[in-house]
Amino acid sequence: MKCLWLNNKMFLGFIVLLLLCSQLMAQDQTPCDSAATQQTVALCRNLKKLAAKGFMFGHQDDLAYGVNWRYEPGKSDVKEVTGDYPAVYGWELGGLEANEEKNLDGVPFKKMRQFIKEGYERGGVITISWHARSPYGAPKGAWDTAFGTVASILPAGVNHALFKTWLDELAKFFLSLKNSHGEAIPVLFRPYHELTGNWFWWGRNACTPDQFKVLWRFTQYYLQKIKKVHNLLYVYNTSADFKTKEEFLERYPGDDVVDMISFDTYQYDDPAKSDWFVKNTGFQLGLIDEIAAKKNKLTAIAETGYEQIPFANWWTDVLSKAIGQHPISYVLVWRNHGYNEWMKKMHYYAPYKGQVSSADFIRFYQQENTLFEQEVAREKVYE
Ligand code: BMA
Repeated sequence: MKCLWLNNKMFLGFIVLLLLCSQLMAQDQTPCDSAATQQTVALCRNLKKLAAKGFMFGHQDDLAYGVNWRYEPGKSDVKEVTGDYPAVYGWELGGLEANEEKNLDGVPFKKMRQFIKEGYERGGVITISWHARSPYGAPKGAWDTAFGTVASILPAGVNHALFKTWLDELAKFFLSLKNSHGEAIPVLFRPYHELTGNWFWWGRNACTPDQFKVLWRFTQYYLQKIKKVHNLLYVYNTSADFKTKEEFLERYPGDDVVDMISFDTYQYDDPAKSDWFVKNTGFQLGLIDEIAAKKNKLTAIAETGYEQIPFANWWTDVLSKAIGQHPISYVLVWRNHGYNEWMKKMHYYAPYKGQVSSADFIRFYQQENTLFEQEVAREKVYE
């Protein structure tokens, strides 16, 4: 009897210990940069907590322009429809490496810095991608798949010195992102995105897995150790072409240099005829859930969308179903360019006032698990 009582007590003790450990581990979401600023550390920890409540909605270039407008202070297509700004603001640095004043989509870096500050001051979250040009020239820009470009910018490569000047420009930009108290604004940095695809010079067919890993690690080493940039969380990002965890991780540079794992996925077929997007996105989220749980990383769908959103219920019938209960931090839709001369079509991914999916987007906004800026601001993610 006594023995049984002791065993019970020991068993209870064991359970309490387990609970304590899991609590400790749950709090243990820290940036891979051990010198990350206080606010970057807070953001990392709070993103983890927030993912249990729901996912943030993000939009690329949201404050800069939308369908049929450009640079109107305070304006946002997302806000025009829902009354609230997106919780995540995506910005893009392509062109900064070449000392351009505007990025590849025409957004002046000076204005971008201001928009970043505005979104941050309201309590939103900032993410940045980088369509860097190939060092071999402008015509194709980032979309150059010649094998060997990555090798040429790595240490000892012919373009290495040039590459370091690119990183100098990036560092300057990141270090210039300051709040009104002079503190650095944290950024989810997503370099070398869609790395498993075959359309950028850092893509699957343009370099070996090892070269990619060195590229990533050098970038981070240089920004952190040489330039002292400590306001970044690093986002590893593939395209939607992986079918297994091994494929997703083939070029993964290491747990010590990544904070968030993510992929980009777009709807191309007609959701009325095919549920491929819902099924495949759910399947891929399942794979990254498992990886993230094991590695203690954050997750996201870093880019998605259905161009022109011609399906009225796309938000609640497709996107929301695809995400389901997967604990992602955010989903971001791509930019609202409006009519694109070069593409000869309308190019936008968030609804604007009167757009065919806007009523459904309001329903999506009202869902309990979708987080827009007002709700995220209340969470004070930087404290
Ligand atoms: C693509 C398109 C292009 C743009 C690029 C980088 O998906 O939107 O027009 O230049 O992203 O933002």
